[in-house]
Amino acid sequence: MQFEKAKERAKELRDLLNYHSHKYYVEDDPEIGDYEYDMLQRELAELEKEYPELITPDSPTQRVGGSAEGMFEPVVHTVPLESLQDAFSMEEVCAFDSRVRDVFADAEFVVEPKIDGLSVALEYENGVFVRGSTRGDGNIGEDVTANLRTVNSIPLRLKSDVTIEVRGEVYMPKKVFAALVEEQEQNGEKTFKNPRNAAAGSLRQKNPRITATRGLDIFVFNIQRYEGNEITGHKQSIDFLKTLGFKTVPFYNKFSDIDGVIGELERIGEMRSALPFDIDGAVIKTDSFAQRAEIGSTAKFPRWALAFKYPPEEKETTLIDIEVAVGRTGVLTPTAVFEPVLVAGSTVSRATLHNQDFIDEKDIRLGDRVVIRKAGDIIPEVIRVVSHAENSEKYTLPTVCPSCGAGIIREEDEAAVRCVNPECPAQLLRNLIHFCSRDAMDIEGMGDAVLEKLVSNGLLNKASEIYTLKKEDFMTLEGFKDKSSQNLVDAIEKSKSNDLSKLVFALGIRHVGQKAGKILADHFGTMENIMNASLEQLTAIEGFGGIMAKSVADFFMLEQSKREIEALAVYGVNMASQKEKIDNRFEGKTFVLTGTLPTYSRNEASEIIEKFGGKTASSVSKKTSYVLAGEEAGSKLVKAQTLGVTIISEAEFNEMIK
Ligand code: 0OX
Repeated sequence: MQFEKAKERAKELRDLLNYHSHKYYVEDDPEIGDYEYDMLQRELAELEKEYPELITPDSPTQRVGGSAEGMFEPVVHTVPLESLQDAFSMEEVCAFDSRVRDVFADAEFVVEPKIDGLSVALEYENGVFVRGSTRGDGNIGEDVTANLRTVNSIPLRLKSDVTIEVRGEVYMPKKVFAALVEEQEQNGEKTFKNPRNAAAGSLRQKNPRITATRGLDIFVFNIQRYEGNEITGHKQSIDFLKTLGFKTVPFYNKFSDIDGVIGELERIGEMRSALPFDIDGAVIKTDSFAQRAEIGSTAKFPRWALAFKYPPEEKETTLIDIEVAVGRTGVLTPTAVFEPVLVAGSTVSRATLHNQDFIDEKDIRLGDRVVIRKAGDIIPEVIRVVSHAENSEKYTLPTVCPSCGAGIIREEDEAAVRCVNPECPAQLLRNLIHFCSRDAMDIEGMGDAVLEKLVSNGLLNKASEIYTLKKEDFMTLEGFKDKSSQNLVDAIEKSKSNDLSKLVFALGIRHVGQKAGKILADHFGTMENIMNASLEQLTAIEGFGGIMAKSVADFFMLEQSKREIEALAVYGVNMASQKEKIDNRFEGKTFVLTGTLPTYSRNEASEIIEKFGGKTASSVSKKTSYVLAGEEAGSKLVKAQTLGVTIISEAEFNEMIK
C-alpha cells in the first residue's frame, strides 16, 4: 500500500479500535465481536510493521491489555501474566510449528481450549488461598480476593500444604449467562452482551455478595510460581494442579507433530458450540519447560505458544416473515422469522430486528437471503443481507398498531416507534402479566394464560380490576374449580400487603425497573409523596437519571394513572413503604428555604421536609407555614416578616424533626 493511503487507513483503524476498546473495557457494552476487533487490530499492526513511522503512542497496538483502574488495590505480579500471539489460519499454525522446530526438532505440543473469560492469578501459602488478582496489563492487576472467594470452584485450601501461584480463567457458564440476561431484561436493566462481559462485570463488583450470586466458575491452566521443581512439562503440570484440588482446563492433549495439532484444533472447533462455556480459540503450547526457556519470549508474548482463533459461526438462510409485536410500553418490535438453521449448536428461526433504523441500515426485506450469527454464541442476530428477493421492496414497520389499529408515533431521539393508545389490548395484557409477575405484585397463579382468558372474557380491563375479581369469576374460566379459584383469590388478597416498592415497579412506568421502584419507595415513603414529587425532586435523587425522573413525572401527570392509583388504594392495596415508618408531621405545611443553612444543603432540608409529608415552595406567601432561614437571607425574610409568617432557624427546625 502507498504510504499516504496507509497513513490514512492507520488513523482510521486507530480511531475505530480506540472507540471499540472504550465500548468494551470501559462501558462493558461492545458493539463488535472480538473476532472483528482482532482483525482490525491485526490490520493496523501489519500497516505499522510495513511503515514503523506510523506507530503513535496512542496506537492500540502499543497496549497489551486493559490497565488497572482505581477501585481495587493494585497487585504487582511477580511473574507476569503474559498474553498470547494470535493466529487466524492453519498456515500461521504451520509457520509457528516451523519456528519452534527450528530450535527443537523434537518439540511436543499441548493443545487446550482458550476459555473466553478473565485471567486471574491465585496465590496460596502453605496450601491456603491468600490472594487473588486480575491480570490487568499483565504486570499490575487488581486485588479481587474477596470476590474470587465466592467462586465455589476455587479451593480455599489445597490438598497439599504447598506455596504456589497459579493462573486460571474465570468465566460465566453459558446457561448462567442466559438466565442472568433474562433476569436483567425482566427488571428493565441493561443486559450484558456476552458471558465474558458478564464475568468481568461480576468479578469487579464492589460487593462480593453480588459476585456470589453470579455463578462464576474457573479453569486453572498454569503454574506461575512454585518452589518444588519436580515438574518438567505442561501436561504434567496440569495433572499436578488437578491433584492439588484445582478445576483445570477440561482437555489438554499432547501431540508430537503438527498434523495431530491441526486435527485437535478442528476437533475443538467442532465441539465449540456444544461446550457449556464460551471459548474463543484453542491454545497450542510447547510442552517441555526446558525447551520453553530456550525458545523464550518477545516483549509481549511467549514464542513457545500460539492462540488459534475460530471465526464466529455464520449461516445463510431465507427471511420468511417479519413479525411485529407490541410491547408493554407500546413499542413495536420487529422479529425476523427465517428458515430454521443450525448455528453454534442449536437451531434458530427467529432474531430481533430491533427497530426501523436497524432494518434500514441493513436494508432487510421480506424474502431476502440473510446471514445469521449468534452474538456471544447465544443470541441470534441478522448480520447482513446477501441478496434481495426478486421484486422486493424496502420494509417499513406498520403505521398503525397491529394489535389495536391506533396510530403509531416515533418520539424525538428514539429509534423505537410506539402505539400510544392507553387501551391497546396487546399493551393491556403485557401490562397485566408484568403487574402480576414475581418481582412485581407476585400474584401466584396469575400467569399469561389466566390473564389472557380474563381479558378476552372482558373480566379485566385494567390492573386495579384484579382486586375486584371474585371466586365466581375464576370459576367461569375453563379448567378452574373451587380450590384453584380460591387459591387465586387468596394470592390476590395476599399481594395487597406488598411493600410499596413492588407496586411502584408493577405499575410498569417506562425506565423504572425493580431497583428504581425500590429507590422511589424508600425515598418518598408513600405513593402520595411519589405522585406529588416534582421533576426537580425526582432528578435530585441519587441513582436516578433525568430520563427516569421525567418518565415518573409524566406517568403521574396522566389522569388515567391517578385514577388507577386511587382505585388500587380503595381496594386496600398498601401504599406505604415498609422501610420507613410513615411520619406525616408536616402534612399540609409549606416551607420556604432562604439563605445558607449551617449544616443542611437546600436539597437535604427539602428531603427532610418531604419525608415528613411537608412541601417546599420557592416564594413566600400568606399560605407559607414556615420560612427556614439561614445566613444572608434576603428579601424572602423581609416578606415573611411583613406577612407575619413564622421564621425558624436550623436549630428550631432540628427540634421540630426530632
Ligand atoms: C485461556 C488461556 C489463556 C500462559 C502462557 C501465555 C498465556 N484463556 O484459556 N492463557 C493461556 O496461556 C497463558 N492459556 C489458556 N488456556
